[in-house]
Amino acid sequence: MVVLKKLENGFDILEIDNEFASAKIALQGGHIYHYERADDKQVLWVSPSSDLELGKAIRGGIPLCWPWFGMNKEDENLPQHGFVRTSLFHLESSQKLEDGSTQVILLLCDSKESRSVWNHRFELRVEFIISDSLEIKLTTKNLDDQPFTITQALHTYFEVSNINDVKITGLEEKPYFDALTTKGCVQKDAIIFEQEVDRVYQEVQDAVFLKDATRSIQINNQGSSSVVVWNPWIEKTKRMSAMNDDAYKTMVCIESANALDDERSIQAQENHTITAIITPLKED
Ligand code: TA6
Repeated sequence: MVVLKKLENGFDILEIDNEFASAKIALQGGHIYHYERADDKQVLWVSPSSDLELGKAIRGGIPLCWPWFGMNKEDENLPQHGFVRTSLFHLESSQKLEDGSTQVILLLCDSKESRSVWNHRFELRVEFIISDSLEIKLTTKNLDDQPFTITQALHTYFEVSNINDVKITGLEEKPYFDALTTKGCVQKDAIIFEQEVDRVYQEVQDAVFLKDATRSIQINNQGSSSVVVWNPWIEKTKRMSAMNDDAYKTMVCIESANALDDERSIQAQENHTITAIITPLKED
């Protein structure tokens, strides 16, 4: 079942419920901010101090960073992570699939406003499949008659029981760019958290696993080879918008991305799709 609701402040959300899971998606930003399997607990972290408000990005869930990830290379005054987080998508379709899962497709087209920031014609579709897994696909169609280049991220915030118990595996031996030191390094072992971490892992082809004291989650990516791992830790959390001081303890971002050398050039009238499939694993 998919229900479109308008909140009192005019903010539109979709509520999805099926035999596998429930989910909530904001039309602003094409932003899923709740996914919970019927037999499990919430997968996505959302800041309790983040409101659903027009013009403000939700702090948590899966923000879409598009058509650039991080700072804009040409103009540092443009918004970090692109302009889509506060753009209004419209519901293109929703349907129950044969296996009982729910598919939702949202669409954003270029507009006078978007072209004033990024002068290209495009269609941006985000497809969600709400099932035993959460699948999210972001497809960029270039409607220009020239190629254009994008970087992007599905900036997933995962809820964890305690950051001190978190281990991320699947990135061992991968090169990464450390955004804090601006140096390149190679990951030796599983990633653990004892300080701020902000890294872009490169050449990632296989699944990444997030484990805490209570569960494991598998993340499979397609159409990308970069994975961003971020936790702001104590001091940066205090400076972040819409985040309580202790927020870093219960969240970690593992982002499916096209970043750095993994930027994508899309030919005229062609598409590029980046996909993340997020599966909470059953413990034996
Ligand atoms: O993906 C990691 C990152 O780029 C960090 O550097 C960090 O500050 C962040 O995303 C959150 O950015 P935001 O624009 O949402 O405050």
